[in-house]
Amino acid sequence: MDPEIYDMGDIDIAWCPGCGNFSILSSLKLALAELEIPPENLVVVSGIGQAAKIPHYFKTHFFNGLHGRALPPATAIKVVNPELTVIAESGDGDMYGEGGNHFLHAIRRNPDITNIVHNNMVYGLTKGQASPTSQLGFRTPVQVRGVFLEPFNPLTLAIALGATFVARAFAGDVERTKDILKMAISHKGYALVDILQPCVSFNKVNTFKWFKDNTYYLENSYNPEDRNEALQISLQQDRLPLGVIFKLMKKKTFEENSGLYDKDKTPLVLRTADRKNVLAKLIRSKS
Ligand SMILES: Cc1ncc(C[n+]2csc(CCOP(=O)(O)OP(=O)(O)O)c2C)c(N)n1
Ligand code: SF4
Ligand SMILES: [Mg+2]
Repeated sequence: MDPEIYDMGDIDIAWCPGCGNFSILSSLKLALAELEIPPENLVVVSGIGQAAKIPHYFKTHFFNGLHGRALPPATAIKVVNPELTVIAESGDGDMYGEGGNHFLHAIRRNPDITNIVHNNMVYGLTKGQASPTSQLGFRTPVQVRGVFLEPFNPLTLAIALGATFVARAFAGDVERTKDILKMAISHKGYALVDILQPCVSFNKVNTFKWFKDNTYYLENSYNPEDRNEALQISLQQDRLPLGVIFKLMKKKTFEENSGLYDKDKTPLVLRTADRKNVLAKLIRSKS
């Protein structure tokens, strides 16, 4: 499929020239096109932030909700219509800060959705405050003496909570990010892809060069099915590992556990309920 199928044509894009978000948009379009996922079968759900604008630049169904709240509607959309490909996509502040609670429980629920996080280690939209993933010592107009908290580690947390697909990518490498996204979207169950994304305007420390110098790809011989090793790898801070860090195939999804599709495979959204009779039956059972 031609990735242009997702293009919005000649529209204004509010991202700064040189922002890493452009490459993530390209990688995602390429991944979806290679997987032959047509726009009518796709929903991109986001919260608020620069990264969260991504569905505006994508010709498909989307839901752009409240700050930190991309995961609950994404889960609901998947449950009522499992035939759709559902992507929840936002920034590090949106997913790990304001949306942190939803992040934890989406992992536990394991809906069959892909969670893409544009991790620029800063709040870009609100002009440069520290985010949960900002590095120690990162100075901002608010954190004037530098961040003194250890950065939040989404990968270790996701593996510890039972996520079945956990990966890290780098926005500066469109091809390999595309490959990782393809694996995440094809995975059955919740899949996290944390993408290191330079913010050229408000993060002058974690630049394209910094990410290149401080990351490495996992070797082909690395076994992502070994959970203990994956936990160790995810903890590495001196040089950040890139690639699929953990993958496990056997776990029931939230949709399967809900029991909604045990007897009837029709998507819930297409089923018609005989509301009058259901209500009458319920009233009779209580009288
Ligand atoms: C409930 C609520 N709290 C705070 C904000 C302000 N706000 C908007 S975006 C944002 C942070 C965005 O950072 P991130 O998710 O990392 O996205 P980026 O802009 O870096 O892509 C904040 C704090 C808001 N819009 N709504
Ligand atoms: S502020 Fe940063 S994240 Fe936002 S568009 Fe500009 S470079 Fe990208
Ligand atoms: Mg951010």
